[in-house]
Amino acid sequence: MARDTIDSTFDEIRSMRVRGAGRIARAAVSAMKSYCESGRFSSNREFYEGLFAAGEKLKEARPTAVSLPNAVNYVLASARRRQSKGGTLKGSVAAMREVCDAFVASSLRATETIGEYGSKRIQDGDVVMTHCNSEAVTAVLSAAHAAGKKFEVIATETRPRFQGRITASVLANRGLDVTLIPDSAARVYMRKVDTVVVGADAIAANGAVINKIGTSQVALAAHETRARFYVAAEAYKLSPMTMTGELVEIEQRSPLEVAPRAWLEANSAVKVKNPAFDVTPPEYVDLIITERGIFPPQGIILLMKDLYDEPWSV
Ligand code: RUB
Repeated sequence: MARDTIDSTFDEIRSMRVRGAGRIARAAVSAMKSYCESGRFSSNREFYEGLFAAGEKLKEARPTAVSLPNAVNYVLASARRRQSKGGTLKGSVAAMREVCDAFVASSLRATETIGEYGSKRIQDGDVVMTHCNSEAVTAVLSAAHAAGKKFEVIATETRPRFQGRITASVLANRGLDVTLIPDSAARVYMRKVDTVVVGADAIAANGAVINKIGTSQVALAAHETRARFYVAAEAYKLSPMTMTGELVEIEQRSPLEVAPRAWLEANSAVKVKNPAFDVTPPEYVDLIITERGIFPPQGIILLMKDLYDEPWSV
């Protein structure tokens, strides 16, 4: 059963049945908790070996959202510490279950706190644009709405997988005033936008933001009209490896997300590219809203140093 949960969670993340940086982090850690509960080990050594293998596999499910390795590494680092202390198998299992639960609870709390902090940045009468579907962003907008602020939301549809439709329907169901537009209309509508809020899959040490493909175009349009550009992201979206100069890998997805098989076959001379994420340079970002405070992009390195004093050991 345990292996199955790891495998099925891996498949769910890879195929995007579970998607969004925060959700995939929690799904991976929940699968590790299921492994702990599976009883498929008869010694401490076997238990930890299985847990390390499960974590390593889950980290490979999708390459860009750093929330995934950060979450798994959080559990594995704690497993390594615990393993070095020895103790009974029962004690190890209970301790690791607790670590998994603590991660999931803190992730949910973080999103709520971001909602609270971010909502203060939305003013009555604002027009707010968002791109893709981010729990951190919907938390900000929902909290502002719950606080009685009157504002309008414009959601880009977010091709090729249309996550913007999820955002639009979630917000409309919560009573917000929301309009869905094609991605290509972002610049036209930017003229009336006061604030853009997007999520992040990873944030680099220099404050660059890696998020759904198209985010950087929205940022460029926001820069042109001087709309504020905010990023709502939990601290576990900060990429420690970028502190040592590593680049964030951008996931390339199937051409079948861009055009149907029949068209691709009829036009086999056409090359198709489908990058899932892009990089918005820090110059286009005004603020990064985290549960640990609000930072200008140039200041995010301070939070990173606080969280990962030895990034090469992660
Ligand atoms: C989702 C996406 C989201 C971030 C942040 O991409 O780019 O903006 O993951 O989301 P995909 P959250 O649909 O390819 O996973 O705030 O929910 O973590």
